[in-house]
Amino acid sequence: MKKIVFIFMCFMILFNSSCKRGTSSTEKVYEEEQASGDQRMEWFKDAKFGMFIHWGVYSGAGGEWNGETNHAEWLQFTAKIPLKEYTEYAKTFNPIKFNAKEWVSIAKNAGMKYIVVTAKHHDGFAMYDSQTSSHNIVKGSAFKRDPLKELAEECEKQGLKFCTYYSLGRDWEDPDCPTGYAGNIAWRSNLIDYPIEKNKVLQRYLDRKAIPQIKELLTNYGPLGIMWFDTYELVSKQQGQKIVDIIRKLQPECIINSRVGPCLGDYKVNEQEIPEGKYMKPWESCMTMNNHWGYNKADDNWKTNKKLIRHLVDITSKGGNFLLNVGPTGTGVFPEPSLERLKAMGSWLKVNGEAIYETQFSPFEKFNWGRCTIKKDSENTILYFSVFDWPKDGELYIPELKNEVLQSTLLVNNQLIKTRSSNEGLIIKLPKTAPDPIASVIKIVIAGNIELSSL
Ligand code: H79
Repeated sequence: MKKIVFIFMCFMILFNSSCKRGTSSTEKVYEEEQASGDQRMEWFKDAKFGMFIHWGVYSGAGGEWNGETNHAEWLQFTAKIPLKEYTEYAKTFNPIKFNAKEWVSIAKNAGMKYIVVTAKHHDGFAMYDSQTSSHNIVKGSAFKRDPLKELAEECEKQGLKFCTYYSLGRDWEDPDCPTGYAGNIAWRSNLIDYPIEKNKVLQRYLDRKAIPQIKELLTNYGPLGIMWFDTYELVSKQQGQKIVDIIRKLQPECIINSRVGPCLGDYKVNEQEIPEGKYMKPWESCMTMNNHWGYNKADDNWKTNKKLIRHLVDITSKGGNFLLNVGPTGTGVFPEPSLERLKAMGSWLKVNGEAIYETQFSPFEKFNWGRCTIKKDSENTILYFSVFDWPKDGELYIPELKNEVLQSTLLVNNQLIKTRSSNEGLIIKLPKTAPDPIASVIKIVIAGNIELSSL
């Protein structure tokens, strides 16, 4: 009997988690949505690399509260700070070194094409001039400026897409925001100030705060590249769809990530992980540079340049985008280790960006020595092989590739390199040492579409 119940539950979970599309009567609407969706996603698919910015009242503490040093953007929750005290603390937030022009140009020089900034994180504190709730940076902090306005204007000037993060299903300022997961009622709720979970009505929070704030973001900051939602928690598909409809009406070009509600949104987000294989539809991996999203002064577990650059190559070779996080300080500057890494990524992209931007995933599975992206035009295909581990015998082997090679070069210096076709595939003859120990790109132009002997 237990077995049957277990199988039934597995079936229910599978059934519920699969995202079904509409019935035939709604098919036409779906097709139209699909077509406009394809167009909406164009810039995103070409962009590949974006900057995530986690910045708020919590940044001022640098992760430290009452002697504990492992807090970050969850400060209010993890340090168990009552709302009144957090609101008082917010008044001391005064990032006098904040400079939108500098932030945007750092992202631009790193080779990033969009920025996603926390407009409101789980603490419910709006980092912009909200008329909906006075729990915001203009009315509730010493700073009194609207950094989102300044960032939006700078992005416009410098040609980056401006995007906003909004924590949808969690809000520790609002009395009506319940949370839950797998039967775990109130698992991320503010039970210090609002202990009676059953009195909370999600729809009231959505109507009074979340939806009006989302509308503010969509009307006051120019065109938004992405509305990047997080943690929809108890938001139902219908409630999420209503938000999607509002966004489509106000800004039809605005992309919506998958965290607006169950089975909704334009693209899938992976948090702190890179999927094993390629994925046909647009997707994104968001990741921290150390162990925290928000600024944590004690965290020095920084990923190396090598790791970050290879992550970008890996993600791109699977058809995704890399959204890399920065946690600015309470005074409004980027931590030095972040700057160093962004610089290194920018330098690599200056030389090798052709292998990243506007590319697609390749039909090859990942090689143990590197990754491949491709670009097509009407006659030829360009293959970009990013080599992580330079072969000791000076030869790279691409199994099964049958096409005629028109040209092959090293991207770093346009040096011509030799190739040899055999029945088993293509052999690329390389110089003795790797031009770049992190990733050296070989560009190979072949005639026509890729032909593999197994296809
Ligand atoms: O905004 C970032 C996170 O704050 C947010 N999503 C990204 C983009 C996020 N919300 N929930 N989660 C991520 C997943 C849960 C993380 C946890 Fe923890 C890790 C909960 C407990 C351990 C770190 C420590 C955060 C709270 C305590």
